[in-house]
Amino acid sequence: MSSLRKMALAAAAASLLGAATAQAETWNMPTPYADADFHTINVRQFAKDVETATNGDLKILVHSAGSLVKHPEIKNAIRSNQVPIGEFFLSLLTNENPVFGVDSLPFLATDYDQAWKLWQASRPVIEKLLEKQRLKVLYAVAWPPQGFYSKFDVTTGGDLKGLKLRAYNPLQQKLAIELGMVPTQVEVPDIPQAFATGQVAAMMTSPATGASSKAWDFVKYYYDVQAWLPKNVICVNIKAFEALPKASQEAVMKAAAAAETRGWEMSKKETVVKTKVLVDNGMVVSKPTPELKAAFEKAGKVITADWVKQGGADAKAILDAYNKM
Ligand code: PCA
Repeated sequence: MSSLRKMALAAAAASLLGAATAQAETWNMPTPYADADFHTINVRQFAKDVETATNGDLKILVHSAGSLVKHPEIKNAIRSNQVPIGEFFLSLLTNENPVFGVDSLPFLATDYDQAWKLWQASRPVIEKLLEKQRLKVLYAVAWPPQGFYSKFDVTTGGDLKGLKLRAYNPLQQKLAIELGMVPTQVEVPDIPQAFATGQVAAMMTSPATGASSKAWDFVKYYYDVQAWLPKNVICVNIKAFEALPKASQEAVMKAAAAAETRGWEMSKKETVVKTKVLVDNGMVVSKPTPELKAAFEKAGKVITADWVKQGGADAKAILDAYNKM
């Protein structure tokens, strides 16, 4: 029997026991990123807050770095109630519905204020779509602004041509192709290996992920493009949530709201601290040249226009709401 199945059975047994005796319940929570990552630190605090607020009635066991469920499968594991709760990168779902990728549109929202507004504008639509899959959104936290890491010095759009780019979602893959790069989907834990073996030579991600993967071991340049701020989302299976006593449900929602506020603050600090870590480790950190920025912007416009077309009424509603804020 797989360890996941064993855990699921153990959790099911525990919850049956719980129903009969109103005793403590334990939830397994898969997350994609490593323990030192600020998202994981925040998730662990959330779990602790829930346990404290419920006097131990609900215990959430965090399984970080894809150790219980691999990142691309976490959403469906929650959907099928294999696990009651979990964290994933929201824009991974862009192929299901373009709306899930709104936070990864180049230069639509490029700082924390704008990213927060975009989350407020898109949250109702995203909640509705996930609800259809029996997922309830608890909270979402933005990554720091996304920049460009490269083995080679890049000053114009032409320098990007032919570069092998590590990509993390379908929109980033499209952007890469638009810019003449060659994208490959690689999960965070596999980044160092992908660079070491020459599978990729560049990536677009945050200073947080650059620092946690020790980017200085395999690339020299970091350009602070501030292209977008993608988000992680924490979701619970609706059935599992509704099976909780009312007081526990309230404790979860309250801890989630606190985790959202705390997470966005952590993310802001992370941007400054981790950019410095890149510098301290000898990387060449700079703003992109105007030519390079213009190339990203031009490609971004193509991607956004395409997204608007594919996203239909929901996409339009989000952009309208966002533009009014
Ligand atoms: N780090 C994650 C998602 C966005 C980010 O900054 C990654 O690189 O996959």
